[in-house]
Amino acid sequence: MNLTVRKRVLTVAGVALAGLLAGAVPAATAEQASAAAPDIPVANVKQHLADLQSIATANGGNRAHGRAGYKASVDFVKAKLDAVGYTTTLQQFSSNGRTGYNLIADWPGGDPDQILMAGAHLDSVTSGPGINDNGSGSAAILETALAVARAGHQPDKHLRFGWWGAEELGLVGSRYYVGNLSSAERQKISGYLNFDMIGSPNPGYFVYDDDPVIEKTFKDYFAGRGIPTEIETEGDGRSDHASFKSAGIPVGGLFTGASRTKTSAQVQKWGGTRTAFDRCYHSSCDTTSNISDTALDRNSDAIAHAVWTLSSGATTPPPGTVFENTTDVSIPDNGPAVTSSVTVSGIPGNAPADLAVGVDIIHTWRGDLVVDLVAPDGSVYNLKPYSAPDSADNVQATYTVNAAAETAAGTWKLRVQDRAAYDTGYISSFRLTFP
Ligand code: DTR
Ligand code: CA
Ligand code: ZN
Ligand code: ZN
Repeated sequence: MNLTVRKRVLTVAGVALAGLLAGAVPAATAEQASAAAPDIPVANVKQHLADLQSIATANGGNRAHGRAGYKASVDFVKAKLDAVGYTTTLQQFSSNGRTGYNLIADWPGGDPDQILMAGAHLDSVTSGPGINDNGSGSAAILETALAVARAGHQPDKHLRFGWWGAEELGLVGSRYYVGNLSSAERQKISGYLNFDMIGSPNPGYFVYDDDPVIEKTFKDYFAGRGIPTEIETEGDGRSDHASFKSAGIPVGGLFTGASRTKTSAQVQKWGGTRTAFDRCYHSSCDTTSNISDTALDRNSDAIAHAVWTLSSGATTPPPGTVFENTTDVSIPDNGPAVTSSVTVSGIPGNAPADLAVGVDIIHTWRGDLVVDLVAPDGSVYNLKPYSAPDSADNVQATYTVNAAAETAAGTWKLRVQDRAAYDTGYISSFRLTFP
């Protein structure tokens, strides 16, 4: 995988990360930003968990969607945030005939076109209080939000926090939230960080392997503290980041494990026992005693680090934003078409009438090749037709395409097909430049 950093935009094999790294001022280094990120007092996080436990105990033993315990949980979190200056919104939805609520909290300030979000589902299953699943994620981002207020922190990006309803029913609340964002509102979200079970009693330290910049932010944080991590391989579709990822928003997150058994290699790495990461997953014993204070503390501090780091130094991408994929793609001789792709984000609205499409194909007898640009919605713009007599080598050109009818954000593809036998080659790079 080839990394190409151009004009402060990092593109990684088709994943363009404008908005996370680009900016009018150089992004603060992780070290600088982490120096600014405060330590999150784990005692404060545990107090939030104790409060959520009390809420469950007072409401039938759970905090499940549509039950009194859930609404009491939302009101509890909302009151804490209102008290320190957040702009909070309760988003109502219906699922299984019961009313659900998402709580959205905006910290005033920052670039409204570059929003960093952190989220966690606040609902439990009906069988218990859901302290690890997912009081832990909810309490950690609550304390991070309170730390932002305590510090009077004013990051370059706009900070938004979300507590989701009805995750246990199938990611219902977060899907409702993302589904009700306009395209323009979606494009403003430069990253979504998800925290679902981050205090498991027999913890592993898993990092989501979705957006490379977010993943690296977390992995470097833990590595800097001598804590080994593993990639969360089963996370796709398993929690609230799924809806954001489906909308093309860069996502990441942390996880300490659920009902899977910790392997002996993982016991070697992290300590603990060769039992479930959380033996009380979705059970009545998921109480305040079902928490590893060490894991809760470490992950809460990692969350603060990521929020401070990923919200600093980024504003709307500068003019001439480049999205590039430099991974070589072999072109089958006289065979099926192949593609190289880039994912554009952070560019609101439609593409320009003069979209510059940089093509670098190494191939003998280039006349064999048909070269197309495919827009995110599947529209095809032919860049080069098949031309048998053209025996020159290589297609190395910048085409200007009127793509004004296309939404800029999304995955664009360079599609190449070799339509004659014998000569061969490969796509060397594909580049889109937005003026
Ligand atoms: N579905 C989540 C628990 C869960 C299971 N695997 C993962 C991976 C990544 C995040 C969360 C999870 C729940 O029960 O809420
Ligand atoms: Ca801490
Ligand atoms: Zn769950
Ligand atoms: Zn969960």
